[in-house]
Amino acid sequence: MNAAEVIVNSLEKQGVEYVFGVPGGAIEPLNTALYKSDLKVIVAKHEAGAAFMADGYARVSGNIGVCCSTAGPGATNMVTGIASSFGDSIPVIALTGQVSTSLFGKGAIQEFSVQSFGIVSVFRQIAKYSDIIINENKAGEMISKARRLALTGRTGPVHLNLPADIMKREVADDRFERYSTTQVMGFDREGVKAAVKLLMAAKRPVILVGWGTVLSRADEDIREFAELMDIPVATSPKAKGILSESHPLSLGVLGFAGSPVALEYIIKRDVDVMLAIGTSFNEFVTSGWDKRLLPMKSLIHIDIDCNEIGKNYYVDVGIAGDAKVVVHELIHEALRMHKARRILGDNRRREVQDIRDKVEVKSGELGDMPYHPQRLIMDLAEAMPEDTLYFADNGNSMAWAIRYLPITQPYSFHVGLGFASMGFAVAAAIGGKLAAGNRPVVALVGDGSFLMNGTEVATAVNYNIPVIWVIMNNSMLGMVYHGRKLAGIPEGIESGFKPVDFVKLAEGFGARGIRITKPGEINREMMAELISAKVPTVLDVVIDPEEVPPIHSRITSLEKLYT
Ligand SMILES: Cc1ncc(C[n+]2csc(CCOP(=O)(O)OP(=O)(O)O)c2C)c(N)n1
Ligand SMILES: [Mg+2]
Repeated sequence: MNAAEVIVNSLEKQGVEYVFGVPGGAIEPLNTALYKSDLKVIVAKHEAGAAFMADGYARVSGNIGVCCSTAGPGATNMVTGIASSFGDSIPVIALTGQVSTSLFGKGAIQEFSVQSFGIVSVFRQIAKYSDIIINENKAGEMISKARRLALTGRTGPVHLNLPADIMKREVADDRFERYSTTQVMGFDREGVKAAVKLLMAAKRPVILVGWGTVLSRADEDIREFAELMDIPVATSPKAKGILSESHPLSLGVLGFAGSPVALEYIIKRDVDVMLAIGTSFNEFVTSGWDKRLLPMKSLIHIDIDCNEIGKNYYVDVGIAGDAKVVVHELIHEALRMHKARRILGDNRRREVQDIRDKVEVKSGELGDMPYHPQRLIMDLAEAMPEDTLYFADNGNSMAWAIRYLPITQPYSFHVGLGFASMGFAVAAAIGGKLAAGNRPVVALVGDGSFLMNGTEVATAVNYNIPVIWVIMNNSMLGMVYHGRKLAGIPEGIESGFKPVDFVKLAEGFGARGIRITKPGEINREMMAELISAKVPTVLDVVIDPEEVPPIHSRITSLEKLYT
């Protein structure tokens, strides 16, 4: 085997099925190895799209996503996608080509910089690990290290730079890791005991779960623990739906575009003990580090990354560990303690229901025309099957979705919110669909975001990957427009633009394009037909541009961030 084949073989051993990328001279040895393998290659239109697709694939499959590019511009095009994976701790391996080692420093085309393999340092800023393979006999060891690092501890992207000559060399020792990498399973028993004790004694406790619980697939343990202890659960925007939003203990999303139920229970009334699991308490979940979020008595924080514990709020009990593993132990500990105590009642469920009755907005209050974005989200929720997977892009579209799209199945809602790059959902949905089987996949996208990576619809057409893109067409960078209005900032660099005909654009790419102009056009019948047709489809939905999105908490934090 040559070094490139060792790498491909290692990915196959990991159970990887797809590689997303764009070819070019420097990466050809890897392409040849891929061609000979059982891995399926999806050639994207732009390397950022390939990286987002790998991210989407990793999110839905739970395995590593792999993307590749040629040297120089191919590699730099991937930077935004990999930074986005870093922001959301998604295990992605980025493989970039490199000129042959004998030519380092000679000024070969696409050689990255005067420092030869400078691209390695670029990725070091945005990945868990970035290195160059300069000896063919190190290929097996390094790809295996990359896999381990991507998938364990706090998961995340890694990068390997592959000089063409090294990749073509035969490897003397082609043994490589024969096992699949597994997550670290340790937990702190004393911390678990202390946490359960505090929660048992609490009067108005709450559980706040973040993206870490999604990454560790902790949904069942969280539901079981919440039910056992009768504790209401709020999620971060990213973890939306990890506990069904129709569960009697669900408070919905806390923070950016969050639910008024979570706001009322946690912020407006006093919580005495908060159990925070797998959340970094970032700007979005805390609405700009709102101090009212802090519990009156104790904060218990579980996170796989010790750096997150105590980073933004003082912690009374900190437990380092994987969310699923630790919550599992909390359940055991609570059951042990329950033996000596009365099982808790259902008072807190009643309180949640009372708050819901009080604050939730009913759809009947919205007029018919112009098409209200909230109404669009509601039409979509009504028309799509419950097991639909949603990818929401950055901008108002995401805010409307976080606020009004009910998610009742875990792992069904994805936003690239750690890095908040526009264009994420357009392409990530394609990778997601490849791992989703028959589950329908919808990308909810603003028109501005679609214009960033929308060319990837042509990739979906090329491989017939039937994603449904729903474009919220308001002829503007709406979040900028409304953000300025809410914050009193004058319009400078324009936020509006001439309307784009996305039906024509979709048809030009070879996809189906349908214009939607009023409520009710998106209905069950129509969506059932689109799902069964199994072709990439773009719905160009003309919405009311003036409707103010639920982004007020971002405006508050903007004042903190930029003054
Ligand atoms: C790559 C990138 N550039 C700029 C921004 C800043 N930004 C955040 S939302 C937004 C507007 C999004 O417009 P659109 O996709 O049309 O969605 P809308 O808000 O109109 O629903 C901009 C420019 C960003 N998040 N990412
Ligand atoms: Mg827009």
